[in-house]
Amino acid sequence: MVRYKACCALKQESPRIMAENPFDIPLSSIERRISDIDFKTLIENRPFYPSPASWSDEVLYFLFLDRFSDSKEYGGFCDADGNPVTVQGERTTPLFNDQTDSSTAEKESWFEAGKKWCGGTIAGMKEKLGYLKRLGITAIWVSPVFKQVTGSNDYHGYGIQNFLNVDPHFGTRDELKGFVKAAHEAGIRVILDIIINHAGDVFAYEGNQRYFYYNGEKWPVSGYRLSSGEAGGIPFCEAPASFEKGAWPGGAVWPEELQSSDTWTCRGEIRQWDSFPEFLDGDFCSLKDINLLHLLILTVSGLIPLSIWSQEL
Ligand SMILES: [Ca+2]
Repeated sequence: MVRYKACCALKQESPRIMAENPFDIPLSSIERRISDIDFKTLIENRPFYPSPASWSDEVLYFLFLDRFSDSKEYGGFCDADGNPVTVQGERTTPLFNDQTDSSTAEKESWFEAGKKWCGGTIAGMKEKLGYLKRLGITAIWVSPVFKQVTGSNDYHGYGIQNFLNVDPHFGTRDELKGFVKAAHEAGIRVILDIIINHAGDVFAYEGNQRYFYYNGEKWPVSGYRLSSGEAGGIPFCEAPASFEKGAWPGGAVWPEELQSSDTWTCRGEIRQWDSFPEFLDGDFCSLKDINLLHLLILTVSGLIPLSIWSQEL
């Protein structure tokens, strides 16, 4: 197994790009509503990589995107064709050496760095496809790639704010498509981790306080969060154009179909993880629980297609 020193994790975190447009692609090309997606055009006249006869035959590799590769490693790995990758450009992450590095690593800074983004990217994952292929895997399960709550430390990817865009920490939509294409060419299937149990911490309960599950009580909400993280600035309902300031693209939740207050269970954080229906309806810590019945109604009514991303990829 190849291991790298997580040098990027030890550096001070680079400042988040909070310009007017924090994305790498024009905002006009990101759909605000699922109904804006032209599925017919997306699926017409194109080949699809077939699913296996049985997924139990696949050798699955779960890959935690933020922690896998920042595409800046040098030494010790080969490209897809098996040729050693030489140092080119700004490669700053050296190979991990068990003999020396394991005894010199500074525990506190490593521990603290682990609570934040460490810098793994789609580009890094794509670059290591040769390594993964030579491991013998046939399918990669990628941790969620979608846009996380603005300014959050949700490096794990499970705190989604926009289900239709890729988080800029990880890369772009085009890079994701390019990765899937390259993986298929290498004979590797890709499974995207898409969470519908909850979204990120996209709204605040009244007083911006933590609320906890209690007897199934539904708690009052002050509103969706602004991109600054401030609570209550955006009404808790599907956003008409007048509410766009502060909501698009970094505030509230997107696509717009999810902005109805009916999307959420609003029961507060789970305390008893073995207690039904608390574990079903409560928030996963600060991550806000989605009412799956509402999601099912949207799906059955055709407002949310079941396979948004698989169609595009
Ligand atoms: Ca739930």
